[in-house]
Amino acid sequence: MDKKIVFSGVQPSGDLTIGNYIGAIKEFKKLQEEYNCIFSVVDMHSITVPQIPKNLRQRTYEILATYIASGIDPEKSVLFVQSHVPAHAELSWVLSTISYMGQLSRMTQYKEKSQRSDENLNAGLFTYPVLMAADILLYQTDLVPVGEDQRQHLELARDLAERFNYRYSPTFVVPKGLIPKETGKIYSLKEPNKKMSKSDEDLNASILLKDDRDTIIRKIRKAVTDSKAEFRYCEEQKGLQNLINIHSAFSGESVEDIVGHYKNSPYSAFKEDLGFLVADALDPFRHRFDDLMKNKKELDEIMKTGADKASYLAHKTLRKVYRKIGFVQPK
Ligand code: ATP
Ligand code: LTN
Repeated sequence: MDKKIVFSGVQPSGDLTIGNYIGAIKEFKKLQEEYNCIFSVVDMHSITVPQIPKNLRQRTYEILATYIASGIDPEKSVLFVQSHVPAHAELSWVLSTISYMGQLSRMTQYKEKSQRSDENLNAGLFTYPVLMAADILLYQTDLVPVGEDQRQHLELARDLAERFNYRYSPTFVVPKGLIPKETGKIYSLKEPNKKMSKSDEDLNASILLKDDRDTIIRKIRKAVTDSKAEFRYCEEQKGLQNLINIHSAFSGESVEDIVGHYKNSPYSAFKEDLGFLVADALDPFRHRFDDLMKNKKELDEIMKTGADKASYLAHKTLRKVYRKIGFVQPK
């Protein structure tokens, strides 16, 4: 088969926002029509920040249900839970031995998260991008659909693939990122200079995929804009720009068309329409999600089938790696 391979992952570390949806998951659905897609619930990544075991278990199911409710078909794409395939941890160890401390310490996400943490820093937060590189390289991935915030991590995965290939011999495909242009970064509704994040403490800053209609409409009504009262798409009006991007992502209309349509309207009218647009768009998602969450047995089956397929592919790469570095193969 010469279809390209796509890999991506989402952490079960909180309730997903429309940022995760627009920046990543919505794209996954389109990609499965054209490529061999593999999507993981990356639970091993999520424990780099403390998790309550019961919540982690529940969220792992929720991310899987989110994938399916967003239209990812488990018959077409491989859907699995990262910790079910031990090859991720194994390749991560190998890659950590060719990773440079300097490069890892320059990772923006590490710098941000380590500044925020007032406790002792854990080593997993530092080596996290190496595990992400292992996720990607194990499947000989060509394309990695992610949001803008993952660009630097992806660059590391490319560097490690090239370094290993150069040191030993061609082993890994060097992956490319697929980062949506305008919607690669959706910003907080309250502080439009900050990324919309599922770990934000301000509940009004993000729209969760789980939010009901009224909550969505209310949050958008209250989103921060500006006092210019001029409907324009520009960097100086970040709040409005972000809302226009969200509109475009859900309606499929171009930014120019949206600006053309609302240029003589007050922001409030635009926000009202946007609230209904997002609520309508997420309605079918929420219904499917609720149904899926009622049947955990089915989700268990899906993750089992996915893990079997993923293990097979991952092992092929891992065996090759072990052979090249000089590990004796078990006879
Ligand atoms: P946190 O916000 O808690 O730091 P996260 O949402 O960045 O976590 P993941 O769940 O792993 O972490 O993200 C899943 C995908 O969603 C990634 O591809 C990420 O780039 C994308 N993503 C996350 N936030 C946004 C955002 N605000 N805009 C666009 N894409 C995003
Ligand atoms: N680091 C990513 C999640 C992630 C991922 C991956 C994305 C882990 N492994 C492999 C793409 C490919 C994040 O925090 N958003």
